[in-house]
Amino acid sequence: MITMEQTMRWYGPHDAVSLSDIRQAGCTGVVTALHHIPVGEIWSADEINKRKALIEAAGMTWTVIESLPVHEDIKKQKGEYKKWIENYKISIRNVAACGLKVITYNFMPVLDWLRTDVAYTLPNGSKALYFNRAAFVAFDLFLLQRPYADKDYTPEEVTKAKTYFDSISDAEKKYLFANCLLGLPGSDESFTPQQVLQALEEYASIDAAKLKQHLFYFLQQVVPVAEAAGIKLAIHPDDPPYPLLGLPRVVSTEKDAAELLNAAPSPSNGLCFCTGSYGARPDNDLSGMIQRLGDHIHFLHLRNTKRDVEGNFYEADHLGGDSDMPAVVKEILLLMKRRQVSIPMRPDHGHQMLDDLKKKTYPGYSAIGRLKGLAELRGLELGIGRMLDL
Ligand code: CS2
Ligand code: MN
Repeated sequence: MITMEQTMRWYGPHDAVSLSDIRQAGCTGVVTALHHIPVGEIWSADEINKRKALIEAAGMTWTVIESLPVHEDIKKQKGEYKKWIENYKISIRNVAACGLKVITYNFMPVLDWLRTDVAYTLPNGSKALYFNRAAFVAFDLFLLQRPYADKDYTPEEVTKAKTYFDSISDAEKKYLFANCLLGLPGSDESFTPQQVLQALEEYASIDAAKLKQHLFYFLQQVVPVAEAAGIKLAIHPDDPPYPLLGLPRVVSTEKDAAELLNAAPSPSNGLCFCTGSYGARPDNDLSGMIQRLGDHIHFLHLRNTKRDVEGNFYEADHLGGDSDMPAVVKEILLLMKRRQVSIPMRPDHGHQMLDDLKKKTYPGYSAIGRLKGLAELRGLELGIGRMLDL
């Protein structure tokens, strides 16, 4: 039976979760990035090898790079974007020269994931990441005060946001503001409102069609280099998977994924299949997507969300929530059997729980909650595999 390679994300030597913790969780692989290299700059073979050696000294392999970030100029096709693309190609070659095989990246303008509360208390006392639609609209309209933001919402949504905003304390407003302006995963920095407004303004003339063109151009440039070097690229979907703050988002649905794969046909043009991100939309059929796009899935993020009709969602237990995780794992097992490969996976986020409630970790990336998710997924996989006689 071919099983998924179990990995966890590690933010590097400063991460409160150590390589030894990750190994004890049962992982053979680590997912990490050179977060200290500024976006756009070349990853040298030296720097890659240094990180690789740390992971190997801990008895594991560096299985996937997450992320080799794409410079904002490339998404906007402005400034020195051609230079950043050339740098990206060099980094791909350097990664390959160091023996790594998979690179994850995303094409979300300005922001990576966005949540209104990164410590939402669940009934059992553990904490999860939460996206509250009314809170988000309130942030946009009344805290960020994005020009013409009200055009993006229905009158009912604006009223709901106002009611919500009036019901929360000043401290809660500050907390909401801070959560929405959190920097990228793995960074301790946050955006200032001015930075965000300025960055949004730069996308004023870029709609979804244009952003897609920019993505396709980028792929047509880098995919042949990845293919020649033996690297698989794996694009992470938008999280949440719809436009936010007036910004276009173009990797949210099966149609988006199929289009970007067709734009630069190659086995190296692939997907990071994040069930938490795609699964936050009820119209994404996760099992069907694995069946239809499976040849291009090079990395798996397994996570679950619980949605409601208002557009709110929180990150549920890995086997709970709205996505049918047993069905997803079954499809993955069948896919790996068909392709005769083990696909690396990581539990994408976990609840902050037990001892971790006292610790400061990156939102979603405490040790115990991820260990719980990983252990459940591992058992699920083994059980389904046995039952299907794979
Ligand atoms: C990750 C994403 O932390 C997370 O939610 O799944 O931030 C992901 O790492 C990046 O978007 C990939 O480039
Ligand atoms: Mn993910």
